[in-house]
Amino acid sequence: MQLTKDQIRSQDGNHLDRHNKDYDYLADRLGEAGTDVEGVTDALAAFQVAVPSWALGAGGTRFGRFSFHGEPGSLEQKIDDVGILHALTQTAGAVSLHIPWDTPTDYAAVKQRAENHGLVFDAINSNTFQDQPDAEHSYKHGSLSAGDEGARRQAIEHNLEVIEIGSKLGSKSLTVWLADGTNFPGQRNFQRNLMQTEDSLKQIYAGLPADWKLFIEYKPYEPNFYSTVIQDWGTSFMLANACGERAYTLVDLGHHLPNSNIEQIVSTLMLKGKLGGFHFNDSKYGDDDLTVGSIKPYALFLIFNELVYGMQNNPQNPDLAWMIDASHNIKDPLEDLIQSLEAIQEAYAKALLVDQNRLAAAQRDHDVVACQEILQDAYRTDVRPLVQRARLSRGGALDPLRAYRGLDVRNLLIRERGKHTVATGL
Ligand code: PSV
Ligand code: MN
Repeated sequence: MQLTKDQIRSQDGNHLDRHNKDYDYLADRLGEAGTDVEGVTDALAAFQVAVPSWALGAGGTRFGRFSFHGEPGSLEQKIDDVGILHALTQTAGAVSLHIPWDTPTDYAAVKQRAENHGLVFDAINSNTFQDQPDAEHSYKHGSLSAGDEGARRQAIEHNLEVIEIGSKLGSKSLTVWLADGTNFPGQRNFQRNLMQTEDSLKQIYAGLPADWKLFIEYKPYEPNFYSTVIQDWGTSFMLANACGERAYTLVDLGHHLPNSNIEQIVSTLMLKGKLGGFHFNDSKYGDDDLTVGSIKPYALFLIFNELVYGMQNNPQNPDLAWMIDASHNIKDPLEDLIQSLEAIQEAYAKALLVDQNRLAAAQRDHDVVACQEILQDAYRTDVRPLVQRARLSRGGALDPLRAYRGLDVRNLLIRERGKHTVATGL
């Protein structure tokens, strides 16, 4: 299924008038204050976030899963779903695959399908946190950190195979998230685990094509609850340095202990040129994988403020691979993703409004009150007309959620796919 530009335009209706008035008012106000409004909308229009192939079906917990009808039952249909998101929002121009959940069978057809939707394949993800039915070795006691050489070799080879799959699709980076760790004190030796992991990652790194990057994700707990081998950004950073220049840390918003200062982590990594990828979600308690911006929008803004600062001041840091990494337990996954994409754009827009020169001057003067005012002035601005204008400039919907509902997309998908399809993933 593919939405046409005409279908999308038909949903703007008479709301365009309101938008134009709102935009003119805001552009006038911001322009007077010295903001390059066109520069901001151009940056917003260029900003693209990858949608993971496992986020298009209903999520669940270990207590259950409530299916959502019309879910994509194949990789091709998942790509169609991302195509729908991109057509509406014009900000979801990439897909991130998880292998083996979404191993293509017909590469040429999958590539063509993505191209038809204007999508590219971003970072590809390996999976050594689940045993596959045909696997010779189990990951129950570790994968890249495993003491059992057979399991470790299998995990390394899986990652090398994922690189090969990604190469055929045009991906340029591999994300490794390692579930390895322990549930009980004394269960395994910390130092041996870390050394084995470093050795495994170096072997994977050695298999990277010259134009590829390796992203190392960290997480303090889950599925292991006493320790994880790559528990924090420091461990990831250390491993990335040990691997080499094209290995980077990946920050997932949900992978921090409560109250961690994520904006400072981002800032430090960008200064060192080692922030490679970023996973968006939101949480109240842990790795809740809730809709981006639904719980702590101000924290998201502060993080974006450091990301923008880094993008403007740290040429030593590469362009980032952005991805949504959330779960949709009770919402229509596509509606939830539209909400996440909107929240990302809003936080980015607000961060772009921060007057960095005034902030630097206030910092020099130790004017703490002014520093806070400058940040909060940007945060309190209703930037939605800017986000809308950026979207419209690329042919997206004025209001993607309204258009999605107005076009009755979910019911069209149910009619096409049936009620009981189930998307692969967690
Ligand atoms: C793990 O919690 C994670 O954040 C990793 O990025 C995985 O690839 C993804 O979620 C899906 O399980
Ligand atoms: Mn993640």
